[in-house]
Amino acid sequence: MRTNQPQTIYLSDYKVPPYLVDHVDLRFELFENGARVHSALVVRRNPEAGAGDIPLELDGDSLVLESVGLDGVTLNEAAYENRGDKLIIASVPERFELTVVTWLEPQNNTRLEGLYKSSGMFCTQCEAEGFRCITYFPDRPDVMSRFRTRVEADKQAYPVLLSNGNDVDRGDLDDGRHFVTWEDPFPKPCYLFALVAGDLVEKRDTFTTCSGRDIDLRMYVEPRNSEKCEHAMDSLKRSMRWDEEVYGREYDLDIFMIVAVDDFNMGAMENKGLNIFNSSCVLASQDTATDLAFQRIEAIVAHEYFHNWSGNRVTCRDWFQLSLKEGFTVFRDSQFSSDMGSPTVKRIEDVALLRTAQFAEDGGPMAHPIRPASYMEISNFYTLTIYEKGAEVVRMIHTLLGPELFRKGSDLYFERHDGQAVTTDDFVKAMEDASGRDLSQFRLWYEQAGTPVLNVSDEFDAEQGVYRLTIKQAIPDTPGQTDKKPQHIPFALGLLGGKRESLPLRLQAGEQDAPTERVLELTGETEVFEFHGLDECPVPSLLRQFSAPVRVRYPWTREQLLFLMSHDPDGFNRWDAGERLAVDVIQSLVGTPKDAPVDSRLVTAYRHLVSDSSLDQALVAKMLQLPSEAYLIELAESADAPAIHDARERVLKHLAIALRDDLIACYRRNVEAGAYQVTPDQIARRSLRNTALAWLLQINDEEGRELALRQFREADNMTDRIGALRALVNSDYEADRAQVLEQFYERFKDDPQVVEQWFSVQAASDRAGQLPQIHQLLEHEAFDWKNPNKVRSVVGAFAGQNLAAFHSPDGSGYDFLADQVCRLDDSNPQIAARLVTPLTRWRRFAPAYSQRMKAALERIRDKAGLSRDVYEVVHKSLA
Ligand code: 0A1
Ligand code: ZN
Repeated sequence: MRTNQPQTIYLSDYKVPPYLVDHVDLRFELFENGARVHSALVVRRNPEAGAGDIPLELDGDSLVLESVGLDGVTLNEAAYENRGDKLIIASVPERFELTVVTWLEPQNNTRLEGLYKSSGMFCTQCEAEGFRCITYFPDRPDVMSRFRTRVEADKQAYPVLLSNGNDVDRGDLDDGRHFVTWEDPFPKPCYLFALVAGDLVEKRDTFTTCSGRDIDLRMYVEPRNSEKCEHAMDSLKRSMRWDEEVYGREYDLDIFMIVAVDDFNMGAMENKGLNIFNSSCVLASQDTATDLAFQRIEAIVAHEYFHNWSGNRVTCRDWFQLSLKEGFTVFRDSQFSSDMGSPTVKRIEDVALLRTAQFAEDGGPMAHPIRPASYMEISNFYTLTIYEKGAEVVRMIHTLLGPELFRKGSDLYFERHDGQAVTTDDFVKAMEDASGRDLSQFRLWYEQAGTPVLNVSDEFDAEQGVYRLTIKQAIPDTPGQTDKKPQHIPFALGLLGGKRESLPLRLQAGEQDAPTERVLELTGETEVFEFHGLDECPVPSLLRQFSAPVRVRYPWTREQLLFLMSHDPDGFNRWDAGERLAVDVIQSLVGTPKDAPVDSRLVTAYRHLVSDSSLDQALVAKMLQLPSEAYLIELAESADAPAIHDARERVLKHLAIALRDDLIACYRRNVEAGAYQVTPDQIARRSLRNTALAWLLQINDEEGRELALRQFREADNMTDRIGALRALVNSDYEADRAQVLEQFYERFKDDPQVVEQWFSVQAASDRAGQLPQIHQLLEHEAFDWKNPNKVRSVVGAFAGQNLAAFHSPDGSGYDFLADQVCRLDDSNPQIAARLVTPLTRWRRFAPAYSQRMKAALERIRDKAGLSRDVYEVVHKSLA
């Protein structure tokens, strides 16, 4: 806990590590009342660190130090300084062996950093700075060491003992204890260290690599979860094959292990050879996991696996370079998901997340470049900007270079930097060297925060047959950054003629065989492009595939949007046009009387989507989702969340009433026969029929209600069961709501992953998730403050998804959140800091709301002993 004001750490202060640790020998003695860790480090002076005496400084956090030895001699207390967060030895030889013994209490570790216990098993989380909670160590990613780890524990309670690499020795000890020794041949930073000890079942499989090596694949889960491993295992094998085929990357160790734990701060962790997953991101069965969960698991398993190259073999020099591994790896996992399913749908999902949440972050008080220049607490920088915008930046390099040169660049990057800790600049340099392209201006994407705005205008010179497009870019100010330079932006576009045809894009008069789609490169503040040889003024299809993470402003008419929605050959832009149209219609209704008319053209367009089964159903399923409240709020200048909620609901009800018969027909058309499969076609069908149900229940349709109740009773999979549950919970049928909620809980109360879904359906509901009910959920027998998933499924879902209730005009939602943040700050600061996010947006709301949001932040700020994590977010938000 904080005693002083937290320090800011600057990228510009980076210095190479003065000491390197070539070898780490660890011995863990695990007991019920604590753990003793014996560490032996082979240390040498870093030749790059210059001459002169430099003290040895090791990081530590919440450790009890039992002894320190240097080259076999125990040091007395005068020979070192133990400051708690640092162990300092003023003078050490050029090379030496340091032995340190520490004592920890994993059973009381509620922060879930370092070594802790989850459902009776020991596990670790060391990224970013958790290893220092295990032993004193230079806890920074540019110190890479070979690890040998011996784990000792009671044999009956902890039959499975795991760490990184290969198991090289095992045996029995006195008092019913046993040990296993693991050796990892690859030097790694300590944030990739992992240990697990527990009573777990093992699921095995094998994978033969491209060079013919057989890899042992093992999953370790609690016995009750043994039937929920198949999907993750299959996803792992698909990821391994894909990384060989698309990036030429083969797995390097003989064993690859995955462990599922219930208490975990994040989604998963890429520890070398021993990935640890949040149970909710790895365990799945048809009966308990939704389609969304299946897809998420496939993506996260892939993400963690891909880190073996983009993250582990080549790692980060310092934490400012986090996007080096995260941006690149998210880009890789999104390519993978795209190849496994529908590329258009995947792109829509990625862009929706980016535009809703990352753009909000980039326009808020915590805005930072994908390579930040400073931080107080690195855990706060595992952000959508580092991950998602970071991936978009890599994607733009891919667009600019094309797939072949990009692959040449990634090959060069891996070859040049294998075994090293490097910077984002090394990544860009490899791309430049392999392609011959100059990316110097492009590098600004790494330095400048904020979402660029592209103001697009056009004119048609009918006489000359020339269509002129003017694009002006502006990058808004963000904390600490003003007067930004124009960035290098790939801008994909097409032009459509009145007969729905794609027109040739002739940049010069008379150009032969001009393509119908181009990627323009914007570099100046204002760019003008002329397209020749046109007979009529075209409809522009701008920023196809969302080729850059920017906001496009263009004065689209509703007619143009309707046209693009039906005829743009780019599926992504068809969806985008539909979304822009729906946003425009909803925005125009915010604050108007209840009976203000809804544009009938929207009804016609949606009728076409609901009823024309010849359209791509996966795309239609996405197009039928009205823009989310969160996105509408993000777009508003001075948001009134309840008014936005109301306008959106009015549009939805209007559409549902007008399309009532079409929705029933759509539901019936998409009721499946045949076995459940997680394929794009089946996912689309389930999504369509559940959207139809949700809409029908919004208008109290009796037939819809019966369909929902039947679906709830008869569903053979969680997507349909929870789809029906959600539709009923969000309806006015109060008795049904209570009944289905109770039945659902009774059936699944022993399954934490399902109970989490049950919590969040209620907490996110404008009917079932008002504050008194939220308090009841917090008192529920299944709720547990120590479990991050439970906290997220109630508190997070309420503040992040139940926006009309959270932004209740009396400020009660904000006060509630502030209370929960203060409560969690003592036990788990990482989770507490993440929960603050909705309040950080206070400046974007109408004054009546923003003042109350600010007051809630101030209350958190004034809590005694605030953690560094929450301190940073709250102080930056109020600055
Ligand atoms: N590197 C992991 C996620 C992760 C991030 C931060 C953590 O603690 C602050 C823990 C895990 C990934 O990208 O999957
Ligand atoms: Zn990652």
